[in-house]
Amino acid sequence: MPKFQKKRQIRKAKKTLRRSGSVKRIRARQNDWTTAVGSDWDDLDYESLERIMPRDERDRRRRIEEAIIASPQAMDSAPAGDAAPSAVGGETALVTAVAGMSARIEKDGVERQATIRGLLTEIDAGYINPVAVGDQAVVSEDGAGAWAIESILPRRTVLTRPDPFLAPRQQVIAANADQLLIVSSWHSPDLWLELVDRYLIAAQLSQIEPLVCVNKADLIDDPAGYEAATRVYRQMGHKVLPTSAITGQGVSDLRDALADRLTVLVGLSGTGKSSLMSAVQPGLDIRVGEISEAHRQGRHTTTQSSLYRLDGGGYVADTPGIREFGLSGLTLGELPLYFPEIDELAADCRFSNCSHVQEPGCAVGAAVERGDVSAPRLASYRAIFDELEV
Ligand SMILES: Nc1nc2c(ncn2[C@@H]2O[C@H](COP(=O)(O)OP(=O)(O)OP(=O)(O)O)[C@@H](O)[C@H]2O)c(=O)[nH]1
Ligand SMILES: [Mg+2]
Ligand SMILES: [Zn+2]
Repeated sequence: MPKFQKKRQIRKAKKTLRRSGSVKRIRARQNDWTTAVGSDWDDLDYESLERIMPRDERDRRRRIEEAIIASPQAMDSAPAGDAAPSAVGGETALVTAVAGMSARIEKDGVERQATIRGLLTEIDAGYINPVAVGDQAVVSEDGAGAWAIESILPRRTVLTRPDPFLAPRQQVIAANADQLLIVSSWHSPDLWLELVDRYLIAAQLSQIEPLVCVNKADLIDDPAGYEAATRVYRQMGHKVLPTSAITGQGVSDLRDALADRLTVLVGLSGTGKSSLMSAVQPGLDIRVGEISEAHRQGRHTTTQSSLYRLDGGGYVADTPGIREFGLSGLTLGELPLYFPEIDELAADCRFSNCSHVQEPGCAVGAAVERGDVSAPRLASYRAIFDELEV
């Protein structure tokens, strides 16, 4: 039996076993959506259940979870003696920064410090940090100027990553983000499409609209090469904006795209995130946790994100270091959805279940050779496929 067929058989067998719940997943654990898996829980059954759960159902459960966290009844579990101050009730504020049990909130245009009530626990929230930037918080004031976050309102979107130390438990990077601004650069560093592809999937998984910025457009010496590299994204309906912090190209379009939205900023170190943000708004110097090309694995930082207010309305959130950023909801079966140009050709592959990794007669591999599918896209597909595969 050819080697690849044998490999596929083993893969199939592993999958079957996993479905039956008799094999504890090791690597795939990190790739689970599961957020509420406490180490002491009977997490195996829960995980295997969720793994085969349709995304709609997972989303529905997540919404219910979130609604439960946000419901006033969730406060019933507050320990006696820790009653919420009654001076002001039911007011909401935007959470702009979080550090431990204290947070910065913005209310009526004024920023204040607030403490996070102990009753907002990880168990309730299903995330390591029950309160995140972007949250709309129900706040109270004790009459002497001390503010507290009592609960959080249901979130429209949640952007997460596995906690650096407590994976597979998830950390919320930002709540209620509308947009993911993916900053890449044409040169120095070279356009790294696999990272763009990963961010695009993360955005789609979180139902956040992506905007791909190809910065350092002043260094584009091969316009046809730029067109070819970005065509597939435009075909998929994503917005791609060439920008230059040096010449100002695309900066006003970027400013417009940021107005009145909550945008999370991501991108490789050196691509020009800080330069672009200060071009959009002089004085805006936002930090983003480093992910350097030298260590493509990225570097986890424990730093939490902050929201930066834009003069033109809206906010930009920086991000802590990221590695498996947002891909924790992705399953192998869903991967082709994010590579439509590859999926479309799958029917022409010699093997009906071709993974386009190394099988002979693969129509996708042939399309890459003809130049009909971009080689970096297939490379991204394969890299993510390998990670998801157990
Ligand atoms: N040619 C050119 N250089 C740029 C452009 N934008 C930024 N740079 C340069 O690229 C380098 C990195 O820019 P930064 O804005 O610090 O990049 P960053 O993404 O904030 O990097 P980190 O903070 O390390 O994540 C600086 O030397 C900038 O001057 C651009 O549009 N064109
Ligand atoms: Mg920077
Ligand atoms: Zn194939």
